[in-house]
Amino acid sequence: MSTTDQTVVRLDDYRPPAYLIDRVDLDVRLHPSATRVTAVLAIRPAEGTPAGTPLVLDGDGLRLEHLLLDGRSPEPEAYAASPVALTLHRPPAQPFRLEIETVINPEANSALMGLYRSSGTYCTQCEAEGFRRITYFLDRPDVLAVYTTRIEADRTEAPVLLGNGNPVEAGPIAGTERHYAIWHDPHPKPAYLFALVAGRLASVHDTFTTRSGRLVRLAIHVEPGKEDMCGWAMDSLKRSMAWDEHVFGLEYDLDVFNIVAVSDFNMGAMENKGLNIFNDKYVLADPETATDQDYGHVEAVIAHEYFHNWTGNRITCRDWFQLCLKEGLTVFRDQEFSSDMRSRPVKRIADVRMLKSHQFPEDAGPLAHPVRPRAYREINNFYTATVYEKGAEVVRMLKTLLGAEDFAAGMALYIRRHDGDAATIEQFLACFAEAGGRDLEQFALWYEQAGTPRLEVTSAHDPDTATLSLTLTQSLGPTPGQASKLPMLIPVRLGLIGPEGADIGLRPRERDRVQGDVLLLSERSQTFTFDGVTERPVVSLLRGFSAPVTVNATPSPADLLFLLQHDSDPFNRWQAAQDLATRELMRLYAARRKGDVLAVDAALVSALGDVLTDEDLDPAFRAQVLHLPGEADLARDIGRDVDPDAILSARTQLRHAIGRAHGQTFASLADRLGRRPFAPDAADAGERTLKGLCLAYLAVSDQDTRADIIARHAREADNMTDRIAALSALVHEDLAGADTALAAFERRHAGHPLAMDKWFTVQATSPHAGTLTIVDALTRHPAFDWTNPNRVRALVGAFTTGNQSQFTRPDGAGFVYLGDVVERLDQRNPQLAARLVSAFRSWQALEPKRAALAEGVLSKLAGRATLSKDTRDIVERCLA
Ligand code: 0A1
Ligand code: ZN
Repeated sequence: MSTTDQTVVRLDDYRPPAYLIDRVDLDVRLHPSATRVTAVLAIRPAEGTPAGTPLVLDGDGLRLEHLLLDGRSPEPEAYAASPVALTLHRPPAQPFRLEIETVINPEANSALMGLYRSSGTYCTQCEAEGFRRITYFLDRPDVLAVYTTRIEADRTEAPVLLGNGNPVEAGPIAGTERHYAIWHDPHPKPAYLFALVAGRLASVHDTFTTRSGRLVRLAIHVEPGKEDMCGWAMDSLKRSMAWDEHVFGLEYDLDVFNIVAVSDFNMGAMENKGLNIFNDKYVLADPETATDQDYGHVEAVIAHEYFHNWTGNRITCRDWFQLCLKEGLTVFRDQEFSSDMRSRPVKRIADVRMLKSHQFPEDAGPLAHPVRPRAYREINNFYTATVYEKGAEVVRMLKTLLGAEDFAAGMALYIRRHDGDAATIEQFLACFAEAGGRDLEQFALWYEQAGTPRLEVTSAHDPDTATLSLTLTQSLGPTPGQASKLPMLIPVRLGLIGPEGADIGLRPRERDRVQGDVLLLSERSQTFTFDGVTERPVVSLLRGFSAPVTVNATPSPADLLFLLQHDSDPFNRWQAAQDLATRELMRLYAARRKGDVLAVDAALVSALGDVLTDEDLDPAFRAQVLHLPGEADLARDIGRDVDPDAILSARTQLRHAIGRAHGQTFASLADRLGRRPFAPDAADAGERTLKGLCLAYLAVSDQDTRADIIARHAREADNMTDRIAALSALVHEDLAGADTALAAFERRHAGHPLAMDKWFTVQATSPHAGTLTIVDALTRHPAFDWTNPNRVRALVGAFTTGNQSQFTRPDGAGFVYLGDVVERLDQRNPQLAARLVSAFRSWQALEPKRAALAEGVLSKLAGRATLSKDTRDIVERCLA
């Protein structure tokens, strides 16, 4: 791997492949340190390729052992092989067969790309460019081939042998300790969807019959002993399969569907055809070790990977710039699935919270990029919140603009027209334009322009003419490489609420610019006039978060309180509470920056109390309303000269005020809620969320017995959700009993790494001055392991992204620590290091002293000669 590769790949340079590969026959003879891979490729020149055009196959760290061209050894001057390429200078003009043998070392593969071992299991990760670490290939998503894979391994070391597609045959190899299995995948696919797994794995089995009657054998493979933790994942899989048939009319297309859970994985999971490989965190769940949030994640990730079978696999991407074609669309699909399985408003609030806390800061800093980037140095660094989450928002807006029916027609057309293709965003949009009879040219800017648009809104009510006019003005600031922007097409869902709290029917004058309750903002500034508005209404703007924008309107506190109480759109009720809290926090923050401490607004505290005790509201919704904006959310809203300590103090002050005002209620709710035996459904989970929130507020109340109550909850909890909520409340507020509870948790979960990750995270996210020292000490804890990405993220990642005030300590020690960790991990696992270093992405918004310290660490990293391409890319973009 080159360490100083500055090559930029550009969308404008895309050229169709000169050669195509129709079939791949792989023979993989597994060995821990010397796995022999024989690839037989059926290659032909693409139409129009001039005779004699060289064929360049990609490699990454490979060594060529043998090469045969149509069964014969080519002359030495006919080809050239290096670790990164195998070139045939003058390949035949007719279809030909290339047989390539390479030997690779899975045991030494610490980057977790290509073929590697996780706790002894052989597994692969080929997206985006990992297949080239296995054999030389045209490793690009627009080269689709039919694969047959023979896997051979030691029988005791790897009794289970899994490949893509359907099993063909298997058996022992006479006279040896080895055996083999052959898998055939009839669906042409790009190399990034290739996978194999071999190991000592246990499994749970089930079946699913598709609506056209195909019997599919389902299996989840895990480390022996973990079988009991697969029930929820299997249940989620079957529900996903049924949902995709029901909602999108999409059926599964193989005889088997295999899922494998491994403990060493750089990302969440991978949609390899018929053989999904998962980070075990997103498969294993039982009440003892997994929280309700984990259950939700397992359900969503299982669904996400399964849904890729159509949006990603059957229709894949032409090139990596089109990544959002499969990711944005598949996230949209998994969000819809979870909404149907659970509470739609609560899911929407959670998704928007996530978008605002992860994607908005990305869009606001030096790493900002369009949903479809036009250039990259390292594609691994573009599996981002922008491509995934903002990409999903763009698909959601498309549905809002077209309406459910035309959207469904567009999807159906897309699937019909492009099944088997490697497609582009243009082709995707063309299907919706056609199905809906729309021009989507301006809408397409959502894929092209980076940054979060900002809406300025003013309203004027005229009682004499009974009209309301709303003026919406959009702006979009510069982002790296994009100095000026064009106005976008922004769907703004609107409600006008009358004095009694009921929605007023909308009578827009500009009928062609309003669709039902959605305003179509397409100019820089537009005024919308509504007739028949006799009394001043309260405006509920951007209902359901109909577009990923920030809104600058100035409703009075009274209007916000009114929205919190009356809006028929639950999302905007939540948003009103967030706006009220944000305003108050900003006021407290501004005072603290001047050294003043103001009294907290009692009206806000009391309104939150009303929601807390409103038994008509879903407990999960109540919890969302009382969950204040995070420190990072406030930092993003402040935008410049940010002082994280003042943010923490302001937020702490408001939390204490709420805790003190409603201490009694928090104590009694904590004891009343979530008392049924554990079930992972949305209703029970919602009660536990609210209970956890009550414990957190109780911890900052003035109830004398608060520490005892919370410690009792920690002791008596019969599930992880309640246990970790109580433990966090004790640790983060430094209450008596925190150490005892930490020790009890440690004893109880010592043998379970995923549970211990939570123990690491609780300590890493504590806002106290000693936290960095504790984090460092915990890296020497027996349960910690620098080589496992989940452990590193649970401890160091949680500290850098979930503990703003301590990571940005004014002495710079948090920054220095992250710099050291990145240096330590970079050569071993560049992807992991690059993700960690992204925690610096908002450094320029910090107050000057902290910013200078962060810049110093980034500059030191940039000065290192041996930085990986992944990390260098992030570091240099942060500094640019
Ligand atoms: N396509 C996967 C994400 C993924 C990307 C890269 C990976 O390799 C390191 C692994 C997984 C998904 O969207 O689920
Ligand atoms: Zn995905």
